[in-house]
Amino acid sequence: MSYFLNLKKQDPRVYKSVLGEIKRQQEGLEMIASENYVSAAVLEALGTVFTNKYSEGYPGKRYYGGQEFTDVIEELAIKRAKKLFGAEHINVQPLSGAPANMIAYSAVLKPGDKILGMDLSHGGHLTHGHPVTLSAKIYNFIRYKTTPDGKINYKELEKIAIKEKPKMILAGFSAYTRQLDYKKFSAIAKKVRAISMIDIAHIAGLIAGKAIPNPVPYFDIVTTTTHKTLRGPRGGMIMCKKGFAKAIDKAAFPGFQGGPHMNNIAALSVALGEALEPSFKKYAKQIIKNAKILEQELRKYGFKIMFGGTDNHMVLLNVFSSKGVTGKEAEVVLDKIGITINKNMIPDDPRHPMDPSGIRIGVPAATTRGMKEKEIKLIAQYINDAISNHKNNKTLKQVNKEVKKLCKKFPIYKNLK
Ligand code: DSN
Repeated sequence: MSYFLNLKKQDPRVYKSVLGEIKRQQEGLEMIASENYVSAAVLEALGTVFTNKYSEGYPGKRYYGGQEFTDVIEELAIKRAKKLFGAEHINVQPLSGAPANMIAYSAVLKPGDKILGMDLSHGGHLTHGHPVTLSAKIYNFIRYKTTPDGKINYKELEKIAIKEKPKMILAGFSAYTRQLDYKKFSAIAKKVRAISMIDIAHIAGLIAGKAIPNPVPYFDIVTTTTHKTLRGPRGGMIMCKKGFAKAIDKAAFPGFQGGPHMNNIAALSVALGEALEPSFKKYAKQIIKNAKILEQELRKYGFKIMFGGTDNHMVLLNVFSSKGVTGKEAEVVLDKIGITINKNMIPDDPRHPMDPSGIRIGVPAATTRGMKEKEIKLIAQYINDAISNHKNNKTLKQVNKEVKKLCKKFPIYKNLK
């Protein structure tokens, strides 16, 4: 019997696409660093009647009636997130990472205020002030960069902070692979009396799983998504010190958003419950091991690894300088063999963002499937085979067969059809 019995009858076209996507995810290797597979329990919670409910406000203080169950799940999510991250206050309502960042900025800053954030091509995120975003139209962003050997020069960061006197110092990234020195960020922010904020969207699961240090004690405000390494449904969270709690809550609702998506919050509660289980710690540690092996293997194959290596779940490669293919060409050829990654800028990339010099590869999803060092070595080999033979369709077909064979051994959802 189909799991999607009603959908199949009501809307065969959508049903067909759902089946197609299940097959695509099952038969391919998802290596986009920001993607993952939620558990079947999280999927079930996402598809519940909580999607019908409006819940503007917060537990115990809503603007609509009928909240006896929504309050339970929101309180549960907050309690579990606090246990995982040790935050003084948590708001679980942001619809995703970009809104979470906008809410956080608007809670504590005025239009025109200066924010010191990481340059996008050096690993920062669009919402950390890239000129094409709304954030850059409202706030005055200035940027710090990484050194040629991929580090953050904290002395230089301090100099910029002293000279520019930003109202906020923003740490965090979406394509940087090294461990940040939280204490140094926090000390610099204190010295110049700036608010310290960190966006941990990429590494939240590694922090929750205690595979890397926790920045929460060091920063005034911490934003995150919930669907990357944390392996929850799509969504966002903001954690902060008690002193910022009121401002953050007010900025989320009614400041920026209306009703929270309660089915997402139900699913988030489930995911946070999973992250509290001992197996999640193992998962987070395995991610780090897998990324390290991927780095080592790709280096052996002659790929240029950016930032000197990785301390987290992803690697950034300069494929243009080391393999003579552009990021876009590499993305297309890896798609052909069933490995999904994304083209990515490298620091101060001279090429266009739509066809940059680099690619970003992450292991959280493969690790969720149960893949370990042995499989990651094979994956590195497939990546190298494909990129080195990008014009040879026969080789690409052969490698695609190997990828499918590997994926078959690691099923994602057993009864979803
Ligand atoms: N889109 C996410 C990523 O891929 O890193 C960040 O927003």
